[in-house]
Amino acid sequence: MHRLRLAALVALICVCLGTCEQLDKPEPAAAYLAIQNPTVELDSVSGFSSNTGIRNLWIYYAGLLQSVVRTSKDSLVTVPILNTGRSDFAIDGGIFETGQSAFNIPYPFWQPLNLVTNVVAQDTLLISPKFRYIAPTFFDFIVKEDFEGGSMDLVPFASGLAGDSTFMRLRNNASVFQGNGMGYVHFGPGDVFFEAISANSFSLVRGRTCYLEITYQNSIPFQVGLLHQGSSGLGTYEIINVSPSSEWNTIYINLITYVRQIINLGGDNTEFWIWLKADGADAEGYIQMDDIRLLQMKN
Ligand SMILES: [Ca+2]
Repeated sequence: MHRLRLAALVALICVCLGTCEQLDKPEPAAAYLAIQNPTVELDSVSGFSSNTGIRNLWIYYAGLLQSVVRTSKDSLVTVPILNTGRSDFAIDGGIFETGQSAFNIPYPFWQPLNLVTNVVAQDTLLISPKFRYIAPTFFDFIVKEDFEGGSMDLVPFASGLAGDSTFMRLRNNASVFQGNGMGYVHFGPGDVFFEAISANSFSLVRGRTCYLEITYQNSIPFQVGLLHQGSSGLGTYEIINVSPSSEWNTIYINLITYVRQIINLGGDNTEFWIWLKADGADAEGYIQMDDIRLLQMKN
């Protein structure tokens, strides 16, 4: 009886050892990509770059997506890579589409970065990706307002109540985002409304990738949308409410759906304007903005 129990126990240990050996098989030795402060070059002449809009990175190995990682402005993000030897990586810079953190997408107007390197197991490759816009031959700059000089591309407007806040170009201020000037809206005591549109109307093509970029810092929330005039008359389409941000932030608003809906109603000859407005609700505060771009792919 005791012998039988002992034999059963030995058999059980053998099964366990066999299983444990399988579980303890060593993992392939990984290498790591350590990604520090990804930026986007906004001005190829001055080399001015910003990290206010990149939210995620799309990492491809040999053409296949390997991982998507959230980035952080200040901290290092480490990604394990299992492929060692001579390796061919590509990295796309991504955004929160229309400011929504649930919608991570590679930004279609930035070029992917290509990285061919010899990866050694357990090594860490430190990279600081700097993305650039795709060549201008692929898209149209519909509006570009950097508040640097010439006439303003953004002018006061009143679709309803007249704006009573102060809207101006502020120059040589220490908190300017890019260059020497920025757009500045001040809500003093008793000021309530701000409203502005792009100075000139423009046309857009239904179905083409189209984004509006705004870099902003604000204590008063504001709304972004489109003013449009087509066969159905003049109308406004409010797209998003932008919450206060204590530091410069960039939002990338995907316009393709709104442009399609508006052109479906108003026809292919519909004219558009960028439309910004804010209700200060008697609170004192400010909205700063810079580097406003409306981009549309050529096809
Ligand atoms: Ca500027």
